[in-house]
Amino acid sequence: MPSKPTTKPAPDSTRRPVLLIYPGTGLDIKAVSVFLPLSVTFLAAALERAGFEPRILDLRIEKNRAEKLREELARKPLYVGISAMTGRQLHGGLEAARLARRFSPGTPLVWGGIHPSILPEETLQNPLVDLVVTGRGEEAAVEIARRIALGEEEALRGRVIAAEPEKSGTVGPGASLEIPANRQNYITPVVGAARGLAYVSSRGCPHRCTYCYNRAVNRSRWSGDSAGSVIEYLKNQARLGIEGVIFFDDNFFVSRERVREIAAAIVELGLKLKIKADCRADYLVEYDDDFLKLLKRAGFELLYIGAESGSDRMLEMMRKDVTVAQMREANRRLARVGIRPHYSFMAGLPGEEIEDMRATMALMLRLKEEHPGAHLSPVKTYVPYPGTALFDTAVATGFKAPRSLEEWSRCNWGSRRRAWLDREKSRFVEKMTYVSLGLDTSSVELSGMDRNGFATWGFLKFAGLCRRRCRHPDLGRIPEMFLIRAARKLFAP
Ligand code: B12
Ligand code: SF4
Repeated sequence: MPSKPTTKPAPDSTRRPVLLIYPGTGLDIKAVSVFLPLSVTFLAAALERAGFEPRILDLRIEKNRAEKLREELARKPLYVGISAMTGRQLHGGLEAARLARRFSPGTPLVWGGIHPSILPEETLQNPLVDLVVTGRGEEAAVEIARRIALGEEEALRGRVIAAEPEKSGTVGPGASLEIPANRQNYITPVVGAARGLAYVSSRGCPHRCTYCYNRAVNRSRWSGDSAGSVIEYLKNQARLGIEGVIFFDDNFFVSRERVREIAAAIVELGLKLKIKADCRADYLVEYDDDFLKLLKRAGFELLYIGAESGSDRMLEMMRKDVTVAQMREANRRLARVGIRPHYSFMAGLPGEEIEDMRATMALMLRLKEEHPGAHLSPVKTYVPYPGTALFDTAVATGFKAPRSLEEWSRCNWGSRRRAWLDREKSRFVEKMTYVSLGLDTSSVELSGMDRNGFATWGFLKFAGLCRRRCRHPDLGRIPEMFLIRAARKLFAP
């Protein structure tokens, strides 16, 4: 596969479309978590720029999936591209691939996305996979379409095509405002703005967290759109009535200068946008108040921060390169300028002790005390993802990892035993995930629940009880736990 991008389509290529499938993620609630399917959106934009006709089939919003797939296959696409991250999305991807094989046995099935990028050879073993693309797939998607249009399909089957390694620096905008055409399906509220859309302005991250996919897939490199092209995109979004933007970058703030330019331009142009983006606490403590105030003026209302643990020992083990002290300092600074942080936490990592977990609960309470506007996601149970250093540690402690695409697609983390956790730790993690559900009542405000309604009253009562339990070293007695366990078993995918 030549490494140079090809922009010229083969003479007859535009007569056959390219079908791109975005399978369900298992967390798909319309207007809440059904965001723009950015992977296939970016691929489609590249295909269109190269003169092909991309068609997106988003299985999260399609009612009659099999029928729709049959219709799309009747157009004789050059190939079917399937995008998937590890877990539930593989399940939907395989289901679609099975149907595609049945309806159109000769159409090549090309897989890409995070999971195939991490485990390309294993993915390729599956008979429903003809070709795997690893990494950022725009160029490869075009090149594959071109070669299939030229009749070179057989030469491609059974191959893994690795995208060019990411170059550092800025790149042009990857998306187009016209794709997908049904953008209204992906409008979600973003920090109080009713009409929000997702976007990605950079890829990769230079940090080294041992639970994260970035080292394996992006090889610790970062590249971002120039401030100018981000602004151009935001300006056009605002013109189309978009009021909020959620940036799904791995690490939006790597280039402080780029962010400064973006924020200054938003203020200068008077764009009225509410923005949510991710940030790191160690960056925030380096920023002066003028920079933070500029962010606030530009509409950066909510910063998503992967806090993960309240124990410095665990943060070190995760190679997070952030300390608890930095988190608290960043939290206080954000409180001063009125920007809300949204923290996420996890528990149950290999090597984690109950003392570490208690430290996480204590940090959660403290962050909320020191910044009452802080939003705390409930604690998540740690899941070992392939391609990460901690995954290898989990395997070394006896974790039986799935070994095929089918097994990964059926992997139910909810009931999977964490080999590295004894019974006492497992129970503690289970309690943490439950009592932390009520630690933060700002979800009432963020979700727009009726403040005087019965559901709100019930949730606030529950939240009060949770906060009392959180202060108990063993998280208190939870007599209803057997019901929670039964429900988890019943609703686990
Ligand atoms: C948005 C998002 C979500 C959304 C879903 C996506 C949506 N659009 O609605 C929601 C919130 C639902 C979600 C859920 C989860 N997510 Co998520 N999510 C993301 C996030 C932040 C952005 C994804 C994105 O749009 N990227 C931008 C696009 C352009 O990049 P891309 O997807 O990689 O696509 C490019 C290439 O991969 C390739 N490509 C992709 N598909 C294809 C297909 C073909 C044919 C080709 C040729 C190429 C190709 O080309 C694309 C264009 O360059 C990523 C982190 C990140 N920044 O990527 C995490 C991430 C994907 N999520 C992750 C995880 C762990 C989860 C959850 C398990 C979290 C949880 N504990 O609940 C759940 C999964 C659901 C479940 N039930 O299990 C991990 C995945 C790790 C892994 N091994 O797969 C990531 C990487 C975060 C991380 N740092 O760990 N997520
Ligand atoms: S800072 Fe975030 S994106 Fe970067 S390696 Fe760590 S977890 Fe991954």
